[in-house]
Amino acid sequence: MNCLFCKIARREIPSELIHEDTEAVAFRDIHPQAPTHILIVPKKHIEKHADLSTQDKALLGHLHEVARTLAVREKLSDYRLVLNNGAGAGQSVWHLHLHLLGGRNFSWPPG
Ligand code: DGP
Repeated sequence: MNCLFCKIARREIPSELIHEDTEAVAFRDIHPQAPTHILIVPKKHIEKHADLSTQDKALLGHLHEVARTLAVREKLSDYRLVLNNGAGAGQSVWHLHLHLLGGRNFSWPPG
């Protein structure tokens, strides 16, 4: 499949994976928006959050578990998780991913 994050997950595009298991990979964002900015990506190709089905419940929980584990590893007590669904919400890569951001304060509401 001609998908950037599928290719990174399959190691066809070199990228430093900071986490890998049977269901997901994680790597640092190429354009970091915070001192820690990690992308948590399922190996299964799902275009966007709106395409999730009840069959993906465990996978979604797993992505959050990976995010929590990485937040501990990065020594983040405060962090923000972001999942952009659709171009209007800021999605630019069409493979579902969770952003783990930390290391600075964040404002609310988000831009
Ligand atoms: P989003 O806008 O929510 O779809 O987030 C996509 C993110 O992916 C964006 O913050 C930049 C990042 N990104 C795009 N291409 C690459 C890449 O080739 N390598 C890495 N590490 N990150 C990428």
